Formats: sequence, C-alpha cells, structure tokens
Amino acid sequence: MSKALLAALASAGEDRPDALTVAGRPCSREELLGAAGAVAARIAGAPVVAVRAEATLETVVAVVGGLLAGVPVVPLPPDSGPAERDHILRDSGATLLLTGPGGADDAAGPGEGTGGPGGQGVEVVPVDAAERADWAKPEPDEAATALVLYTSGTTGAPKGALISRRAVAAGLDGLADAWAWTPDDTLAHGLPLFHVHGLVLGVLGALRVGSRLVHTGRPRPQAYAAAGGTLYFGVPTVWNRVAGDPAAARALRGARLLVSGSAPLPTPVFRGLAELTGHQVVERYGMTETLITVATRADGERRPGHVGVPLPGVRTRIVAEPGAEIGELEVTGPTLFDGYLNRPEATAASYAADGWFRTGDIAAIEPDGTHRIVGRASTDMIKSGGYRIGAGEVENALLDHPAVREAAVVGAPHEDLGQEIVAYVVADGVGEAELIDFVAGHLSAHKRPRKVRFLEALPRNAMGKPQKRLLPPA
Ligand code: MLC
Ligand code: AMP
Repeated sequence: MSKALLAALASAGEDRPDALTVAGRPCSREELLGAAGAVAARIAGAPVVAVRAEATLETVVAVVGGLLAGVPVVPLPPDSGPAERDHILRDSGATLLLTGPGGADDAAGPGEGTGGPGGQGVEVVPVDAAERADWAKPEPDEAATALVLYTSGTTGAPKGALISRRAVAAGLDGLADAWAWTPDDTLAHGLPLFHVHGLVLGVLGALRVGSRLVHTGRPRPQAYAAAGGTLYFGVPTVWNRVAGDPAAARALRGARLLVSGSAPLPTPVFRGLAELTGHQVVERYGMTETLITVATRADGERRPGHVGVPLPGVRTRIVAEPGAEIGELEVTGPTLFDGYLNRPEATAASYAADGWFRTGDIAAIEPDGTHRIVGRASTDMIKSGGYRIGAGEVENALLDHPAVREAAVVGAPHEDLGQEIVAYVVADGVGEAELIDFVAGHLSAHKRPRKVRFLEALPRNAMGKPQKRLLPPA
C-alpha cells in the first residue's frame, strides 16, 4: 500500500512561505493545511462537493479540503454555462458548491440556491484562504473516491469519471519516478484546475512530491518565462505559443524538464523548442479515465511523436487487425478509474471482456517499447487546445437554439489548437457570432465552435444518417 494521498503535505521537508503560488498569491504548506482544514470541518459528512475551479488559491484550498475530509470533489469549469453546470451539479449529487471570492454571485445561477438544479438544493459555500483550523482525522481508505471528473464522450452530456485516492497516488508516484521529480523541483504551469493535467498532475503532484508549485494563472509564454520553474507542464497549444515567443522560450533554458501532454505535440514545435530552450520536450500520454499511463522518462530517449513507456504497474496492449501494427490502445493498472457515475452501461462498454480499459486511441508500440499515438478511433471526439470535446454535446447545444434545424460538428486541423471546432448547421435567420456565443454561454467557452458554416442540408446516407466525411472543407 502506498502512503496516504496527502501525507507529504504535513511532513515533506522544510516548509516555506511560497511553497505554492497561485496567480501571484503565495502560501506555505502549513497555511494551505490550515485553510483546507477549515474547509474540511465545514463540509465533512457531505456526500460530494463541487468546486468552482478557477485558477486561484481558493480552488487549491477547496480541493485539498475535500480530500482531507474524504468528500469526493467535483471540479466545475468556472465558465460553464447553465446547461453544463446544472448537468454536472445534478448528476454528481453535489449539495455544496465551494467558491472563491466573487464566485458566489456568478455561481448562484438559476439552478442553484434553495431550489437547486432538479429541485435539489446546492448551497454556495465561500472559501477563505486566510481561515485556519486543525483537521486531525486520518485520511480515508485509499479505495475511496477522491475526484469526480466530468469528461465528454462522443455523444450526450459529459460523464463523471470516478477517480480513487489510490489511482491518484499511484499515478503521481509513477510520474515522480519517470521524471525524477523531487522536493528540489519547482513545478510551473498555468493550466486549468478542472482536469487531470492541471489539477491532478499540476497541483496534487506538487503537493504529493513536496516540490514548490508556481501556477501562473493563465498559461501565457511570458508568465512561464517569469515563473522560475525547474519542471514545466503544458499542452501542445501552450508549447506552440512559447515557441512563437523566442524571448520567453529562451528564458526556459535553465529548467530541468519541459513536459507536454493532453494532445499530440507537433514535430515542428518539438524542434523549435529544442532550438530555443535547449530542451527536447518530454511527452506523456493519458486520459481522464486512466490518468497518465505512459510517459517518456527523464533519462529516456525523446523522439517527437513518441510518448514513452508504461508507468510502473501499468500494462498496455494494441488490439489490431491481423497483420496490422497499429490498433486500439488498451491499458490496465492501478491508475484506472472506477467507472462513470450513474452510467453502468457506459462503464461496461469502456472495458474489454478481460477488464482492460479501451482508450479509443489508435497507437503503435515500437520494438523498444515506446508508444506512438496515431489518432482517435472516433472523429466525434475532438481535442482543441488540449481540451476533450464531444461533437455530440456541441451539436445538442446548437440544436437548443430555436433557429437551428440540423447540426454537425467536427474537429478541423488547426496549427495552434491542434483541432478547431467547426459547426455545420442548417438554420434560418441567425449568424455565426450569435451561434458561437450561444454555445459558449450554454456549455463553456472552450466548447464553442470557432467557425460556423451554413448549409442547405447536411449530407446524409440512404438511411438518413449525417455523413460528416462528405461535409465541405471548413
Ligand atoms: C472568446 N472568449 C470567449 C468568446 N470568445 N468567451 C465566451 N464566448 C466567446 N464567444 C474568451 C474566453 O473566455 C477567454 O477569456 C479568451 O477568449 C480566450 O479563451 P480561449 O479562446 O478559449 O483561449 P485559447 O487561446 O483558445 O486557449 C488556449 C489554451 C486553452 C491553451 C490557453 O486551450 C487551455 O487552457 N487548454 C488547456 C486544456 C487542458 O488543460 N486540458 C487537459 C485535459 S486532461 P479569458 O479572459 O479567460 O482569456 C488530459 C489528460 C492528459 O487531457 O493527458 O493530460
Ligand atoms: P482527456 O480525457 O481530456 O484527458 O483526454 C484524453 C485524450 O487526450 C486521450 O484519449 C488522447 O486522445 C489525448 N492525449 C493525451 N495525451 C496525449 C499525447 N501525448 N499525444 C496524443 N494524444 C494525447
């Protein structure tokens, strides 16, 4: 059994006033423990707690408070519109919504307050990072749920992936091993705090290892340059922007390791960064349901397009047609999720008969054991700026607009975002900007189409099914 998830928070080495800095606000580990203890005391016994996950110190305090109290934490994207927010609150059964300063007004949307979404009450609880309380209770069993992370499938609304404390601990210990990540490191990044990358690796990783953390608020190149990290995390869009800002890139020369993940890192970005920073970026691969399963090791060979080898305890295999070298990647090991909340059928469908998880990614394993991610099995799963977005969710949001009769959404190749969301609609009397804003307002800003194309009709086959491959170029 590994050590308790947050054990290092109280015990790891010497504390310092800026053990973590989030968007410019420093905090020691002792202060974090005290503030999180106050949160834990307030929420103890709740079935599940939602956290309005802005990139703030309060979000870190709230998440750690939930983990201390053993209350499963549901991070809520801070810009989610009513459709997405109400779905996540209702589906997760959250009764409390923790927010930072200024969040209470925003958070008290139409679905919240006394009536609550679906008739259930959701109480908005402000988090004060200056509060202090001792929380002496032991951490819950490692099998308990730590996080419920909402993630998109190809169709329908996002599903809540149940992530245990054991999975988080195993995943983080595996990465610490792969990257020789120690308390001497300073982790720097500016990723959102409601996904695996920014929250699990980017916050809980630093807390578990005991390294310093500098969260830059937003992942802007100049902010990375000023962060003074030894270890940097970014999605490929962030690294593309760093490579496009030579002065910022050169400021990373003194770092120990630059890491990319969440989407494929384009070879020109890998090469550009190598030239400017002197570092070959380390790639790693994972997903919400599995956490990070495969990583290039700090002492391993770094090749563009290669994401490394399985973490300790993780096993991988390719399920391919006879004679083919590429096929669907399946994984098993201690970092796997415990299923989708309230979705036994979707959970069952995500596993092969022998219990391995079907990632939906097409990959190859080289003779030396390194993995190459080739693409997704379904074109309805879009990756834009490192965010995973289901085409069906965006199509449903568009169809909620009274002027839209039909909608088909695709991910079109995009130099900076990897893919950009393009919507094809059949609609009367509505313009592109209005539909983009409509989706941004209903779901969240990153799920908005960047382009909308108007058609007389969607291409369909004889059965009436839309044929996305017959859509005109964006
Ligand atoms: C523009 N904006 C709008 C808008 N048009 N907002 C609402 N409606 C509209 N019509 C605003 C936004 O609110 C935002 O404001 C600003 O425009 C820019 O937002 P954006 O366009 O979304 O930013 P962009 O530049 O495209 O973002 C790039 C990015 C972002 C890299 C910063 O994509 C990002 O943070 N990606 C990280 C995703 C991630 O962490 N994925 C990990 C998943 S876990 P403002 O004021 O906020 O700037 C995973 C597992 C693994 O995959 O392997 O890691
Ligand atoms: P998410 O559920 O948001 O965590 O997204 C997971 C998906 O991101 C995976 O299924 C992959 O398609 C993609 N992904 C993550 N890391 C990489 C990577 N290094 N290279 C290519 N794709 C990646």
